[in-house]
Amino acid sequence: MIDSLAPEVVEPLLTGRFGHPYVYEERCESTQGLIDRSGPEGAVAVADEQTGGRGRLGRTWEAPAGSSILCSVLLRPPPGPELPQLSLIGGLAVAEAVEETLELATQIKWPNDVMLNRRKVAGVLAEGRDGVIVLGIGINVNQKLSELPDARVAPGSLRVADGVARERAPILALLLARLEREYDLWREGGIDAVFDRLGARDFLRGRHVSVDGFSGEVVGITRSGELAIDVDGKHRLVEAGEVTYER
Ligand code: BT5
Repeated sequence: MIDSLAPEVVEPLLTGRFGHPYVYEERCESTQGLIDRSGPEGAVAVADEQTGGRGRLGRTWEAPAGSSILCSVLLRPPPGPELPQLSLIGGLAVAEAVEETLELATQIKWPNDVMLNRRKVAGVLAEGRDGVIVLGIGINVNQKLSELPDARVAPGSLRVADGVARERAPILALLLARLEREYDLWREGGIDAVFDRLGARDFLRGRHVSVDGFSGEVVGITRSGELAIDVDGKHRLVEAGEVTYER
């Protein structure tokens, strides 16, 4: 299997405006820093290995060299409550790309995880400054179970789900096409424009969770991208936070 994310492999597979320019390094600290923030919308940075891969809230993202899709995409959205919503848009694009690749259903675990067979196969990190958003996406593609880190939310990979090792380039190209489509819809009509597909994949709906000091049953992701929780019959809205759920 030829499995490479080098420009000569990925660029011929790109179908839209996302992925141009395409910057690739075998190894870098984090693709979030590799991207040129003065570039055009849709610019992408990709690496095979990160020495300081980042999660949210100072956490780390760990992946053996060459196992994953590790990429950052530059977005220039209109001003507004873009950061949390763009995590969801990124999650939706990942969920669709993974689903089309494996023909297995995926879920989005608010605010930023993509789940496959109840395991986290991808994470999204939206970082913004001066109107520029860098959307970081990590997808576990070819890791075996023993190559995944210990984590509170059980990690998985596409390979763990169906036993197949895959070339990453076609998945990356599909991800960028889906991200472009969902992002454009979001720009036109906000979360409302993607709501049906998002709601249909809501992993937490109906689960008992604790988040942001509240405990209750999840009603679902709202049309503004918050998480609605039923706490003793009252709906509480959570804008951001760390969700703990019962299995
Ligand atoms: C995320 O954070 O899930 C966002 C991850 C974003 C990673 C991409 S890779 C390309 C780009 N460049 C970067 O430097 N980052 C982005 P969070 O929800 O905070 O989850 C982090 C937690 O997930 C860690 O504390 C671990 O417990 C766990 N974790 C770490 N690596 C993992 C992996 N490969 N698969 C599943 N879980 C992992």
